[in-house]
Amino acid sequence: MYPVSNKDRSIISLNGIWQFRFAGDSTWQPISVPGSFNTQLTDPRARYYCGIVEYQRHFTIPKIHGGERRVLRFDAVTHDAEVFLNGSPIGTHRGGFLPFEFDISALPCGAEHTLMVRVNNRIDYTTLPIGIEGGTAFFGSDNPGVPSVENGKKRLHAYNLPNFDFFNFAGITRAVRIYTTPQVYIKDITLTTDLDGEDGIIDYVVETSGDAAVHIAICDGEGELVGEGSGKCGTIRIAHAHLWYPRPGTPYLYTAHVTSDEDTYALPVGIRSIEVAGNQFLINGKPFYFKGAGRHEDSPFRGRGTDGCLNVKDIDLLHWLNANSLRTSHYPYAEEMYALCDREGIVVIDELPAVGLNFHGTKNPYTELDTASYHAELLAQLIRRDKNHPSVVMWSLGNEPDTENYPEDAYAYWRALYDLAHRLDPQDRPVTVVCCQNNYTKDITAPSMDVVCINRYYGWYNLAGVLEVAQIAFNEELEFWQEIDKPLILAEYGADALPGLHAINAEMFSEEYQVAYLKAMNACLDQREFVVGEHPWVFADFDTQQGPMRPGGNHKGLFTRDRCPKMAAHMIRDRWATIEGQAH
Ligand code: GCB
Repeated sequence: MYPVSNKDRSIISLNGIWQFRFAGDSTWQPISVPGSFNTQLTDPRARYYCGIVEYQRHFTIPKIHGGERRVLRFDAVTHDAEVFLNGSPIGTHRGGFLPFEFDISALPCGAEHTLMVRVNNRIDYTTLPIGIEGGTAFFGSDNPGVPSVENGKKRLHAYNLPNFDFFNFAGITRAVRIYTTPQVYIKDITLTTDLDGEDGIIDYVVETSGDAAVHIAICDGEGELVGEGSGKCGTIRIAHAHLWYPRPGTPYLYTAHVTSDEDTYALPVGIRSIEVAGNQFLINGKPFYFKGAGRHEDSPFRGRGTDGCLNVKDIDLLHWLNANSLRTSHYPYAEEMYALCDREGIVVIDELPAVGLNFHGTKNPYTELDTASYHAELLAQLIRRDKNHPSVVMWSLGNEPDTENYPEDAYAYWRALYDLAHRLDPQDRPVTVVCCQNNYTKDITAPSMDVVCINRYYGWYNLAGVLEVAQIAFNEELEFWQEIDKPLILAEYGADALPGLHAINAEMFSEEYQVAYLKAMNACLDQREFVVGEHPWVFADFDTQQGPMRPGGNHKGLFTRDRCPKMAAHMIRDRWATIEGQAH
């Protein structure tokens, strides 16, 4: 559970300036946590370093915490971590976007300790996301089909090529804390909500570490008690409930105050229902239209490091756009962002870091990569972390896998995860995987999901610059999906626009072309009832691996990287003002 401070629990932050060095170096230098190391140092190794770096700091736990259970928690370390206390290993963790923790109660209070973390940023065929092992790269300087110096094997630095289009930022990217709990503590809380006429139904399950009497009180927005229950599980009826609605509705939040004999934990509850019915996506029984964008946790100095200002700013800009949703492309975000989305009524499609399972037919990712069981493990961790957020309305198992060249293998791989998500999620949310532009007639995976999510670049990567033809091709494809009769979200569509580049004739890379492109695609969407959402790619420009198509990164943003609106942002804002999105 997310660390909190209350009458029974406390937090000691370990954020701040740590010591840092590349493994093998003898001297330390300062680094800020949370943050990516790639952006903070002028050392030429920092940007494309591949391998192990070391972080170190000292800390003392005040003596007053002596009788309590003490836990060291990392919100995320990208990608793999080996943790040492006073020189001895205490554990390891795989994966760069989910939290992990260690019980360090045995460590004496009142004395100084040394915490060291060895961070490995290597990505390969066993990691998620996927890194290229040798050979050619899609987003690298090795152009498939064109021989390069021994196919790129003679790189000056170790190989760490992303098989995805965002910079492989690494380091201790999210908060580090020690939190305390009583000895017998609340281990987990699961809340599910539903509607019964005017009433809200909250089912709860509370797990404690030992025997303890559990009580749960539900308070409304004014702090008034509106329902309660005793025991480790049960159902609470809230008469005439205020529902949690996405913007422009009111994202009403109750608070669940859970107490066990010694422990206390409070968390927000949004009462809402989610359902896929026919070709509609229903929230609280009413059709919902996703207006929003994919985004990256990305900013100039912090890289992917958690940045509260950036999160608040981006939510505010989503409001400004008249948006109501967000996809955590292409990895689970920092927990603080989900809390903001709960409060601010932004619906979240919560995505696993499964990107890069696609070699465009040159390799079968389902037989040549080794990700299946790890992928399932990450899914379980994600659901456990985010299951209670009212803002989270759908799980995305991954982004743009190959579903076309090995259709049966793809189906077996993704369908197993789909089934697992439905089994594990107490709220049984809809599940999707976001599919790549492909020969959709061969794709048996996308149509098998609860919601079809597709990324399409007609008029950019295909049929570049010819929007009339792009529209014909996209409409033809939409005819195909109409027959499938499931709700469809256009989860990505976009055109790079270099901010300030203008043209009388809308040509590629100009702000005018980005506007014309989005308008052309929107016109296709507007004719289709089964289309339940549009997420232009991307919310803001972001950093990528260098490459011939990426001048200073990816420029498909509605906003620049420093969050100034491009012409397209104004156009989308006006458009979304006229699309209600949600009956409320
Ligand atoms: C995609 C990917 C996204 C890229 C985008 C692009 O399909 O899902 O990660 O950034 O295209 O701009 O090429």
